Amino acid sequence: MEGIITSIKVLGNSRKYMLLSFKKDTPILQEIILKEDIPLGNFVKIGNEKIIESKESSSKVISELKENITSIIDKELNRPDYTSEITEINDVIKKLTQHMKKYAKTFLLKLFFGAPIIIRFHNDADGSSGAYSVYLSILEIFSKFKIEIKPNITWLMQKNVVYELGDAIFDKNLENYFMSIEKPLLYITDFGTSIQSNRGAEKITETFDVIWLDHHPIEKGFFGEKFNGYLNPWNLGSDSEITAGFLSSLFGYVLSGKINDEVVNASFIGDYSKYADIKKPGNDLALFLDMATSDPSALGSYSSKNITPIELHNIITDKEKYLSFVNTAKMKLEDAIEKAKNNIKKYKASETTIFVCDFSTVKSRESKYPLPGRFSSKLLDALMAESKNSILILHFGVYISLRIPKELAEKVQILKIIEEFKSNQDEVDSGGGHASAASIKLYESTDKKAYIKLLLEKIKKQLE
Ligand SMILES: [Mn+2]
Repeated sequence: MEGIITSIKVLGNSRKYMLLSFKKDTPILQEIILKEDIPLGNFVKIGNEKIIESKESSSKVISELKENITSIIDKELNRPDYTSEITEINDVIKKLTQHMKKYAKTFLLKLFFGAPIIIRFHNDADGSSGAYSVYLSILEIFSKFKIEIKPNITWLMQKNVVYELGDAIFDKNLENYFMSIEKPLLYITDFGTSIQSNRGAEKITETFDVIWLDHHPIEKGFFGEKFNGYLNPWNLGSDSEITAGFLSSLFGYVLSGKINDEVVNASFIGDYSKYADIKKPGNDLALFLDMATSDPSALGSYSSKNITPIELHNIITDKEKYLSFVNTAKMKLEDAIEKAKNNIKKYKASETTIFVCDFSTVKSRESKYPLPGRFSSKLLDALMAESKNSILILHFGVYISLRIPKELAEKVQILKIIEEFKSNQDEVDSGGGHASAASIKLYESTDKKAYIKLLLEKIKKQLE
């Protein structure tokens, strides 16, 4: 094998080299582990795991290499824009695609050069369907170019919604054992669009290129808006109904020409988007991803905090295994809803029923699925099947989670109540959300019962 060394990963006392060469118009990516220390950018010839030739490449050779790859990428990206069956989103798709073409060029350049790529996704059905769709399109690209090595990608599931300074420091740590001609890349999807992410975002852009696809309302002063690679439908005249899973699937289409409708629909379903179509495939996948991301170890993941699209793919493509997990998720969810219904308290307020559920009556301590926040949306759905005029207050530990149907969200101004509560700084830690899904965090020492009572009174008043 021969080629130019485009990236080096240090593995203890040996090194993994990635070699890039060409056969006609096709890039050839190979890798080899050696004990020898060869500089980045060298041209090497290797036979029988021994170096036959190694010479420094001129900067001209390196820039030619980059030009060659870029022209292959340009050809690859020159495909018709994706059009959706959901005709009302085709305008925003067009706008998104224009931006994504630039990002896809960056992404593929990193991929072909073996630069390290970190992909962080929010730990729910939406975020993970986004990561999964990017993974599927990388598989597609690699199979198209007959590339057999594994890409240098680190998949990280993000439990909170902030890209913290600590996350940036963790990501930058890669530089300690990775060298590459191309700058490393961070890809973020489905979280982080708040000013709390500013310090992390600013730090990481020092040494990384960043692609950040989110759909949450952008907080004023968010640093990400300033850099290339940040894309949010809110900036293009659209909103959160375009899910992050959809954004990443569209990005995957721009990359590879393939999009998976089931994954897209799972992200719409998982995120309660108005574009969700429960008659089409996607329900099972949404449920599976919800359980997989709530409790990775239940799926046999080596880590209880992280599940990668590789692990997800291994299960999804093993039909028997997949269906058994889907059934487990269904059973656990139904069981939890049944328990909740049997233990729920009801309060009447004119035509509306306010339900109060103590989550500790629903789920055993050992089981992580379902998670309370996401479960409250599902429980409200089940309650609404019986009566449309239902409001849910679900509490667990120091948290109170509220779910208001879209039809009632104008009348019941939950965020206003939360703002009032927040003025009691020694009792209320934090709170927020949006008009139909919000939550409050109290302190251990706070009288939760009293707050629930107050909440009931205030909601009743607004309903009068
Ligand atoms: Mn989302």
